Amino acid sequence: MKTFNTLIFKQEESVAILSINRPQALNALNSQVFDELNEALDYIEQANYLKVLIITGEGKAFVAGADIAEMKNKNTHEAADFSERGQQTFLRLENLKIPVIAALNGFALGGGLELALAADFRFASEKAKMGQPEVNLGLIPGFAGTQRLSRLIGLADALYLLTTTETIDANEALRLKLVQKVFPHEVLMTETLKIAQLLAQKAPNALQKVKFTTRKGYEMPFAQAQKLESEVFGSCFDAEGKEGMNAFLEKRKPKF
Ligand code: CO8
Repeated sequence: MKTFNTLIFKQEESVAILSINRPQALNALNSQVFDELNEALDYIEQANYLKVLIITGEGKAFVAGADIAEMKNKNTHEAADFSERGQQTFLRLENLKIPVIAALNGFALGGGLELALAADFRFASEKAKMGQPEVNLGLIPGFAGTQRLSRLIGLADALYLLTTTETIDANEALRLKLVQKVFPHEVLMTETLKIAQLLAQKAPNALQKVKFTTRKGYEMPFAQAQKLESEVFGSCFDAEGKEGMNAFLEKRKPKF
């Protein structure tokens, strides 16, 4: 099991749980967090037995943004480099073959919300608070938040949040479809884990293929995306697909 300074990495059977661990700074993202996130992703990418990743934060925050104290002395080039490094890290997270769930246990602000946007879906505690406050600091989101937020919730709602910098609660986030579920704070992790464990029991190759095809096709013209779907559908007719279909017809549980 890997150990880190700014992350806690745990495993519950085939579910990995990565928790950002700088509670004294509300888990603000500094260079060390990015270095360690990349190391954790190296590990997860190679650990074939891991079926789902949950990302969360220690203490009262998910992540309260990029670390302003570290960031403030950067010049324009260094800031652009930091932005690119963050974007590449979050893209790696988004492109993980396994489903990624962000469990929002508290503040998810600025770069913290951008991190959550790179997950496949988000579950929020009733105590979660979300927003993109960057323009209050004379900044804009730099970890692809301007792009992911509008693609996820639509242009007008994204622009509303980005320009007003309004901090929204979990129910408003649910209304905007920014989060998929809201749980009482005390049960956020147990409920998230239950869903992760359900996912972990699905046919493993099909689970990865459905994520890949949906995400890849989303960026393509429809005709091309349909073609991709047919090709991937065809590839499912291997041992795993045969086992799934045979098990249904034989009225038994599949052995994946
Ligand atoms: N960076 C650094 N330190 C932070 C951050 C942060 N983003 N957020 C909180 N902290 C620190 C505080 O400074 C404080 O430290 P200390 O105890 O040493 O004074 C500690 O965490 C606790 O915070 P508070 O005392 O402020 O806690 P409150 O409960 O009173 O308030 C808030 C919680 C409302 C979340 C408040 O901390 C806050 O407003 N934080 C900043 C939120 C913010 O503006 N986030 C956006 C940052 S910018 C960003 O994310 C840009 C991303 C793109 C970067 C692109 C690359 C260049």
